[in-house]
Amino acid sequence: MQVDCQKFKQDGYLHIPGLYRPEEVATWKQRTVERMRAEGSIDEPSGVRVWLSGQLDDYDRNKVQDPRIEEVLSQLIGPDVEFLSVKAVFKNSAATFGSPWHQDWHYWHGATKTSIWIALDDASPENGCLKVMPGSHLSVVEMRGDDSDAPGFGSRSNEKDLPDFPIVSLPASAGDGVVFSDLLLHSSHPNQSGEDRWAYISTYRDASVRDESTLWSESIVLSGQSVNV
Ligand SMILES: O=C(O)CCC(=O)C(=O)O
Repeated sequence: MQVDCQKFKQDGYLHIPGLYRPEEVATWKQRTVERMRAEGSIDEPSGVRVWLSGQLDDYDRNKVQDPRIEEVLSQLIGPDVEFLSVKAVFKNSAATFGSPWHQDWHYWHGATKTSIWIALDDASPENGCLKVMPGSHLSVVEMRGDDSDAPGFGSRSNEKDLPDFPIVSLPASAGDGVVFSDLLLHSSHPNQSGEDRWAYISTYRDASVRDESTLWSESIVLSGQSVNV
């Protein structure tokens, strides 16, 4: 699959319809729900659960280093790509709040990372699809918000610090991906549907670039070689 690298550079994100098949993500979601029920994290009020590379089972490992992902990332990042972590973001009738505006870079600092938001359910403005500010990935914005209305989002922007970019909503079908820079300002609509809106966010970096981020002690090299592990 050929992707538009120029558009990614310009906007800081790319919507990739049909990255996975709907039945694949239905199974992926089902397995995740079962795993989270077993470990007791399904009622986590933040609606977020993160797994590092050493915590994945074989199924999840295969999913986050799927050849389709590698094909997309090799065009956007280059020949050396490594996986760092994956996070389930689950909005449901208990966790209805929209994710606040933020840049992921503040979670980890260091070298630029690239993530793929993967729709495990159809996502719309009614049930919490992503919102982005195209072009906002070219500068760092202070994260001075508090997390009182969105638990788990300690790193978030104040409305008054937000730059004046147009806001674009990104409805997605189950299986679609949105690849985005860790400096892209993004958020999501609240989930007002009473139904699930699950997504995965899987994070990668250019493995040829030395990264001072200390969050990860291990990675999975998808292609090429890593100077970091
Ligand atoms: O609500 C979403 O799916 C976006 C979540 C998000 O951006 C994050 O957890 O960093």
